[in-house]
Amino acid sequence: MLALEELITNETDSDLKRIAGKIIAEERISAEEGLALYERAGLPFLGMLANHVRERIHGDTTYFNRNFHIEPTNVCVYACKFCSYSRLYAHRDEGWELSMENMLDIVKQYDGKPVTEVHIVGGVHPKMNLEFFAELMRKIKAHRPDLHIKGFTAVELDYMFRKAKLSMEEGLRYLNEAGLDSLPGGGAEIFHPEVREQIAADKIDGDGWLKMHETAHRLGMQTNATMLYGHIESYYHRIDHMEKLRQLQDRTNGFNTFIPLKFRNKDNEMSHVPESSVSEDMKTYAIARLYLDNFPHMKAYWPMLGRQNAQLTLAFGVNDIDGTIDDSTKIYSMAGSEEQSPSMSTEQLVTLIKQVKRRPVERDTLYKELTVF
Ligand code: V47
Ligand code: SF4
Repeated sequence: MLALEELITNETDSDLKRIAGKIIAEERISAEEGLALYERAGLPFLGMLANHVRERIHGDTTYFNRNFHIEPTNVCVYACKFCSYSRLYAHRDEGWELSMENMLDIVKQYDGKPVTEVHIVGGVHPKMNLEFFAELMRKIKAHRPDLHIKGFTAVELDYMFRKAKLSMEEGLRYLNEAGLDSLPGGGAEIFHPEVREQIAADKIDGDGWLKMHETAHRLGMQTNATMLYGHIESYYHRIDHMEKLRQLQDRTNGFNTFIPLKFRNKDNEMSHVPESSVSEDMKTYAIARLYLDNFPHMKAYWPMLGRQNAQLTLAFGVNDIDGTIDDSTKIYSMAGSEEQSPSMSTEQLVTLIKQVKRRPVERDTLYKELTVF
């Protein structure tokens, strides 16, 4: 705390000083102030403030969970320019399409293992429809009722509901009754149309994404939110994105976690766009912690960021580093992440957290504390 006070006293920019005062007094900062942090604040200043907020809410507690992913397919009707993972239906021989049996076999591989969550996200396959996924939910729950199913981005849901001619509410209710427990945060990218139309023109727009999550919250399902940053967007677009999330959270309080996703540039149509630096990454985590004052958790997704940088985020506002993953996702290895076979044992996650003097706590998807290490 002393270091933080000193840092603020020594700050010569009076606007930054005032903004820091507001944050310490637990007052909300405006969009203009968020932008000023991006444009004018140094990394130590942001880190200290974000860490102050993180420790006020969570102390040293750092969450992780034991999970695995199922990626039903990488065949996708859309062609987002940043995506290294998808293949169009015409080229489906280059991709994968898991059958119901394949996916249940993945679930069965974890029989007797202490995982608490399955994360199911994939491409938007034109032939895998709502009924197929509802049946998958029922079969997973019949096999393992206690496994939390976090599945399907708003992009996947929008496509399957429109095909089934159901409203968002009808579709979500149907999947929820079949066993879907919560929604992951994917598909958000950058909401602002100036950017979204250039990188992901053909899928659900920002308002649609927000409406899907609002509907889920109203039905009692909790969800996460992401932001794909570090490509063609400006700081203004990032703040606009977070502002829309903050407003929705004020109305529903249904978001658990915010996950900034660093754009990786290998083998996609935006490979010419350089990746953000590590200090830019840390800045984004810190500002997210400061701006999203109504989000309980900030998550660094280590398969995308790499485990060393994920560890570093714990000093920049982050209090969660996701899960064991067990080498069950390809989204980031295909996009160029240094984590080519992402898998960490519980011991490795605990060590990573302890190395930076934080307190590792295993959580379930909805942040119920399970074990303190
Ligand atoms: O929406 C795709 C991103 C997302 C690239 O809710 C890329 O707990 C960087 O949302 N570079 C899907 N990012 C993954 C996702 C997620 C991951 C982990 C946890 C949770 C959660 C959600 O992956 C997509 C897109 O924004 N993505 N390609 C790329 N080249
Ligand atoms: Fe399809 Fe998702 Fe890739 Fe876009 S990001 S092309 S929706 S798999």
